[in-house]
Amino acid sequence: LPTLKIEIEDKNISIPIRQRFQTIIKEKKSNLCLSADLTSLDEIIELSNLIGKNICMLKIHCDILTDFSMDKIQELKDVSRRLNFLLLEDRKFADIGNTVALQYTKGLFQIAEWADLVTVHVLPGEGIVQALEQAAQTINESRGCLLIAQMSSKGALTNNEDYVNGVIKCAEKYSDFVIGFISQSRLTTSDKYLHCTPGVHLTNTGDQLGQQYVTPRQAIDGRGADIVIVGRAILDSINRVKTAEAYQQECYQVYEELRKI
Ligand code: UP6
Repeated sequence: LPTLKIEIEDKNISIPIRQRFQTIIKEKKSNLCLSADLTSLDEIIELSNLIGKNICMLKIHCDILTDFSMDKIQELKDVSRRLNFLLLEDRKFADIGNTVALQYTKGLFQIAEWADLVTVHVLPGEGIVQALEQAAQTINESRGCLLIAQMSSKGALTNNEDYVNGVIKCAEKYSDFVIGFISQSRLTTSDKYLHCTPGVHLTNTGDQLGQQYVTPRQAIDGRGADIVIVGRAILDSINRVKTAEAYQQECYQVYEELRKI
């Protein structure tokens, strides 16, 4: 049905990304983001076909893929449109404006072409966000970013009040493009910003390299998460689909209970 496909695509293009994200969460009853930290894009595509219905967002690191191609990433994008989840490239941009604009739009990955959202450190100052927003305006679809306010890893230098306040100020200044935070606590009372929290696992408390985990309930209740980002808890499980379903249910149930949505 070619006409129907075009209509769906047009609808996605015209809806601002913030609104699309909020609609997806409510319609699918999912605030689960799968962190698909796999090195094969073929495997990610296969997995997203199975788990796509359970998630509101799929997060990848394109620079760990051994089989990246624009054709394959287009295939993943098609799955994301069909099963209605957003694609987040966890690029963690952290350079001067001019460089990040190039990293975002050029090179092998051409991230801006396919990633609905990207992650950004505000360490270099607000020019980084200004540059990405400007670069995103050359794309014919709504784009946005998540600012990294706090990290889950042990000893993170981001966990300092002045730093976090600077990040919040930057979000407010660029609030069309910044739709949320990567955070470990609730940073603002405004529901304009989606708080996305990684470092979540139901059974483990951390790994050998500084990652620290809390449970979905602790992430949503104690840490104010809207979106729960889960990687190895699902990827390393015996049945990824069943585990994703369990995390989706647990995360959304706690979210509904606490946020009364
Ligand atoms: N991530 C964190 N902590 C942060 C920011 N990002 O863990 O503060 C990312 C990692 C990884 C995922 O880069 O892709 O979230 C967490 O994976 P895990 O659930 O397997 O530990």
